[in-house]
Amino acid sequence: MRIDVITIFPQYLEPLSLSLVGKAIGRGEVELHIHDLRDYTHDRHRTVDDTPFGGGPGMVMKAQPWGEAIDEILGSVQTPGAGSPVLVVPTPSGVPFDQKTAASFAESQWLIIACGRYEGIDSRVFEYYGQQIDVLEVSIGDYVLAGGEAAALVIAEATIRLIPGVLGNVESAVDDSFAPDREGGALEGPVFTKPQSWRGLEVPDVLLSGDHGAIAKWRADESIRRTSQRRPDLSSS
Ligand code: JEW
Repeated sequence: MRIDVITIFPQYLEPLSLSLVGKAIGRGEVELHIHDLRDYTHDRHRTVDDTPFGGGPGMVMKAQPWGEAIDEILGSVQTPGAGSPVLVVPTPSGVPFDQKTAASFAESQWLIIACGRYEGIDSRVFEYYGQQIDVLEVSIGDYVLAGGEAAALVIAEATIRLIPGVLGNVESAVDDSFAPDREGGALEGPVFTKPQSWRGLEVPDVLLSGDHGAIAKWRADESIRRTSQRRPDLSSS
């Protein structure tokens, strides 16, 4: 998979070179390109924003540098079999990004993530590229960030860990809360490891019993209890 990220804060994306994503890059499973939007300006102040038509507070990102950046990236396809990219745009007004979205991105060979700042990007950029490629404006949750960079980290990590072979333990990918194959999306229950006793707190006896049926039932019960307590929106009853 190839991922291009366009941002005015290229260093913000450096964590992508670490950990899970970094290993996938190191093994050649992911090709990551970070682009500085200001490299696509032509004035001495490297201007990326302007005042909003119609008035109102704040500034809006100009279409011009976005158009030149995306044009160059689209034209630089030296990735064989990369096919057509998906232009992913984090925004508080997007469709919810969830595990299903991540799974569909993981099947894509090429993502371009456009990180806005200020009050967002001139909407004609999405209208224009929507005529040639898939454009998806996504929200990672109902809170307002200062820009798209933190959302891009979230989207990239959630996507890359679903690429076959990227996660060390393939089974733990399907057992997760919110895994798309888990109908209804119940939450995971609590987990424990050694030692059996820690600061006077014990691991539940059933987990030491060796009774796999009883363990599965206990975990299912804990999962239901936790889901109804914490996420009534996901609860079936
Ligand atoms: C998010 C990108 C870029 C995503 C989620 N756009 C916009 C905007 C902003 C503040 C107020 C109103 C609109 C700031 N902002 C972003 C916010 C993504 C940008 C600029 C974002 N929350 N916030 N899920």
